[in-house]
Amino acid sequence: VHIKTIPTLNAGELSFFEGTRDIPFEIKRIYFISKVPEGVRRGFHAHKKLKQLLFCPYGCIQLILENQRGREEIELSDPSVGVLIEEPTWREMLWMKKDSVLCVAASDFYTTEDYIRDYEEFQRFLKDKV
Ligand code: T46
Repeated sequence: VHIKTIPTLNAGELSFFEGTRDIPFEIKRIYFISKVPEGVRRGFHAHKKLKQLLFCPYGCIQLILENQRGREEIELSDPSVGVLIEEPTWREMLWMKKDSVLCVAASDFYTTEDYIRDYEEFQRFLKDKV
């Protein structure tokens, strides 16, 4: 999705989004991942209910996403681009550049119960949903 972005002459740009207005959920939690060396992968899990908007305000991060609609690879390097995840989706994040920052706006508080950290369990979860 496009994140509204306003340029200022010779002084960079400002991006913003508002919960329920620009993204289809109320934001209950913001987190960000930083200081990750180049070439490192994180993630390797899915969420049962959580909805999230992922964006990269600095650097370059590849997302590998897999859900009922298939597998997708997205390179996040533009602060005005966000990726909305609204359904159970297996995710991996690959740091293409050192010090890239991944920011996430989430629809709910942190709870370990919402995570599926086993890939085969995720496959079974998708099958049971159909
Ligand atoms: C996701 C991807 C994109 C908390 O205590 N509170 C929090 O809100 C979060 C997000 C994490 N944690 C703890 C749990 C672990 O002990 O922080 C530690 C690292 O979390 P994790 O290994 O799950 O980090 P990633 O980068 O694999 O995944 C994270 C999010 O957890 C996940 O929801 O979608 O980023």
